[in-house]
Amino acid sequence: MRCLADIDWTTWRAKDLATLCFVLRDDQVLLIRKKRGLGAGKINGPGGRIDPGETALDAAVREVEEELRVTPAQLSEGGTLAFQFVDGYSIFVTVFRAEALSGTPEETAEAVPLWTPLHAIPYAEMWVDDALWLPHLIARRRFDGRFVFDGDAMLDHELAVAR
Ligand code: 8OG
Repeated sequence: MRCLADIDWTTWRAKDLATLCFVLRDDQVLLIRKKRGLGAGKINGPGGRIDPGETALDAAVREVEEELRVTPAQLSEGGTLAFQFVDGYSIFVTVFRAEALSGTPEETAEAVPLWTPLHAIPYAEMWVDDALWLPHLIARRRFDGRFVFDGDAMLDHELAVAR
């Protein structure tokens, strides 16, 4: 399996369900340098896997609390991302934006907080697909993407963006 057409998307189910949450405030976005887990070393939004019995929204709030010791508020769903890796792993990510935050982000064992100007997002240090959809999240356009990855390399993708 190397491309989207090799996958039957009508029956595809991800092995893991996860979230990302991008807090936007004053023309800045709250990113993290991820210290462990999938994508360790990369810059990303806070997020992680959804626990059994949790909604995606609950998990998004919990992950920001665990990774940065702050509570995001006014969350809305920005889009979804379906990732199939050639080694068989798969993950489905619901991406949220948050308009507010209480507390001051702190470094934890999982993440270093990085308030980043919207014009200086470090895409070269992020997952390669992020440059395709994060601009739509920031511009409040709904997106739904599918991706095939081999490790860090994106082999194929499609992205539907609402107008
Ligand atoms: O539990 P853990 O932190 O390892 O979960 C993986 C996190 O990484 C989860 O928040 C989803 C996120 N993630 C991927 N792939 C990609 C990607 O291509 N781009 C971004 N921005 N995040 C990703 O699993």
